[in-house]
Amino acid sequence: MNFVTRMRHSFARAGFAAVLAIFALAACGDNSSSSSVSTTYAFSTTTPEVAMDGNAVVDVRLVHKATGKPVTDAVIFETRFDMEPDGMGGMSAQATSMGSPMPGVYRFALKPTMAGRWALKLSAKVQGEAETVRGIVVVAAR
Ligand SMILES: [Cu+2]
Repeated sequence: MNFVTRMRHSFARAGFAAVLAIFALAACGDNSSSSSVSTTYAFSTTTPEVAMDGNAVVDVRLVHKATGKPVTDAVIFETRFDMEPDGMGGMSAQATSMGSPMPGVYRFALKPTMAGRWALKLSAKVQGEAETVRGIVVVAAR
């Protein structure tokens, strides 16, 4: 590779990084994380309030909306826990999957670091669904 080719190469890289950065900004600005939320499946929780003692456990129920049937075979492969509901999408905290205590219910250990509303954002693979199923559950830490 000569000098000119190398320069072009690094310019191309810088350009790509800039485009990525713009996309990241757009994603923050327009709240697009919730627009990709599934309309076919519903995530809900029976524990909308959690304590800040470090032992918060939240159960999330996953239901197929049209039939009302619990989804028992979901594999939740991505979890993000942040304060987006209170305008602090950049503030995230630990959320650990604890498996499924009963059919259609998925349990998480949460460690909110601040009082307020937190979003537990989940991405799941559901049998028979090609698309990733995404959902958000909001819990208040007190
Ligand atoms: Cu916060």
